[in-house]
Amino acid sequence: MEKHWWQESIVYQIYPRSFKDSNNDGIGDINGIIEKIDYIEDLGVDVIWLCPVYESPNDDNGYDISDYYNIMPEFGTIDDWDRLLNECHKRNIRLIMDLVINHTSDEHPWFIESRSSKESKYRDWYIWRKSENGSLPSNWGSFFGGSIWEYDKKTEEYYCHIFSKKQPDLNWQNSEMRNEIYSMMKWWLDKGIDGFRLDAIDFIGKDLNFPDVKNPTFNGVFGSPSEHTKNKPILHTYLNEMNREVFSKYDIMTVGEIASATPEQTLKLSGFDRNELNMLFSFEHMTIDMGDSGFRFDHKDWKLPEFKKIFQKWHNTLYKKAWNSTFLGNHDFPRAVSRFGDDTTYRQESAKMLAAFLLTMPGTVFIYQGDELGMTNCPFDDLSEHRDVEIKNVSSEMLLKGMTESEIIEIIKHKNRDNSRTPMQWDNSTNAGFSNASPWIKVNPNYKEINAEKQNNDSNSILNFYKKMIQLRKMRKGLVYGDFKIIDIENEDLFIYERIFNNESTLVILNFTTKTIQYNIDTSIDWTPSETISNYAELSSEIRPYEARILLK
Ligand code: TEU
Ligand code: CA
Repeated sequence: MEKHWWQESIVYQIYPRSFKDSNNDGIGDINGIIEKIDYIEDLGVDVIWLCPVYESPNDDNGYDISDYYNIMPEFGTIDDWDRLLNECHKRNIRLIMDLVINHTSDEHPWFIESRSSKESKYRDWYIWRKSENGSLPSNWGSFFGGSIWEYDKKTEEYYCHIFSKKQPDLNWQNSEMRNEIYSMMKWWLDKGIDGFRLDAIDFIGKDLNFPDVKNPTFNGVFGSPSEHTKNKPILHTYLNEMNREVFSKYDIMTVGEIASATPEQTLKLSGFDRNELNMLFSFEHMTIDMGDSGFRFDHKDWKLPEFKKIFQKWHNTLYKKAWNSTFLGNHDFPRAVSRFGDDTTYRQESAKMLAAFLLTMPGTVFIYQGDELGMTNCPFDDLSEHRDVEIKNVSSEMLLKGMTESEIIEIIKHKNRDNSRTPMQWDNSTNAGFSNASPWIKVNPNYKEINAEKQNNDSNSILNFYKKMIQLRKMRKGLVYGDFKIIDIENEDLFIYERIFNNESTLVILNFTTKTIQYNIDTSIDWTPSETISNYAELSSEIRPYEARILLK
């Protein structure tokens, strides 16, 4: 069994814009993270995943980089960044950087040069196409609304942008561009970082012939690019080269965001024998409630057995061959407790139950800032409160189609990305202690009830249950390296599984409902536990609403 530090690590994802504002401009920053480094250490996590802090016009909150070698002024300076890295390493906390190399900002000098003339050396660093008889080069839709093609009057050609038009896609066929990216990666690694989260990295493997897609998305004009953008064989060529030129020279962790990777593809992408990535984020479990239209905000109901089978399938395919990640949220998805738990009556119990899930499942564990407090989705009363470029673009398309603002709010409220980007709730003071200035985005009105200070001092809080689960995982290596077997997989209320490793066994029983359920543990297995952990204060013969019960043997 391969063993690496990043397999046992528990990663804490920080979205700096919303974490802590140290200079009262209403925007989170690097010095704010340093102010809270003791909180992060006390949580017990091993790695920080820092979302992009590079120079950016913030069209997509930093996922549109205009200078890879500088820190955006709103977040601070490179000296502040050096200090953050030092404060992390002093506490044996590693730091991995979120890196966006499928596209840059349209304000990056490379793109300014590229669009200036067809003769520029940078022209081919991006993806330019002529229009055939006045029509768009293909019918692919951007994730942020409209077509992926933006017309550039100066040189009378279109450039490709899978995301916003201020995020032009780099042309990964160009080896000079690739080598420049690899030099930049080594520059950051030589500064001492411990790895990368590679943003939307599947899209560097897009089919550059741009064959039309069949299934137009909700606006009927542009098809979701997924069928032609995901995991083309060329992706392995680039990841292999990146590993050879960069990763292989350092003891680092790499995790690629590859939304629609299948377990079989993942064997190739993060296989122990593949020299590509260490692990990846695939979203099969995260899109279980997404309707079939391809429109991200379409909802469909799902049942627990479907959810469970995804995890069993992934484990059975990958176990001992490739490594995986475990997560239930990030800055692009709704808050986990609102989505997979109950953010009203049973918020406490269900947030703890989800913590028990995260920290007893196979794979490297990722905790998104605020989930350790049971932070919930945020009510947005009108579109003007939204900040996300995806919402701005998609809602303007919906308004053009004649929808009313309240209809749009209703459609987007469960899955808009701003749900998970509201300021961290530190205490019950103004703006939840995030800033003394009015924050860049609305504070969730429930901050007086849900905040770190209140939970720090409460031994029964969600925060302290996370800490307990994190310590449990550190003590029981079976939770990291063990086999994973679901019991009674068709059960529609309970998620029950065993983690088995050498002579260590852990039985986990999770109630994903508000029901109280009589469950008799299979006595054929000698489950005389040495210890039983529950998210309820006392044990009971029944499994209570959103109860997590963990039996250790
Ligand atoms: O998200 C990538 C992304 O949005 C796609 O993977 C998409 O969600 C998926 O293919 C749909 O199934 C990353 C960042 O996490 C996000 O915040 C950025 O907006 C985006 O890339 C562009 O950089
Ligand atoms: Ca600030």
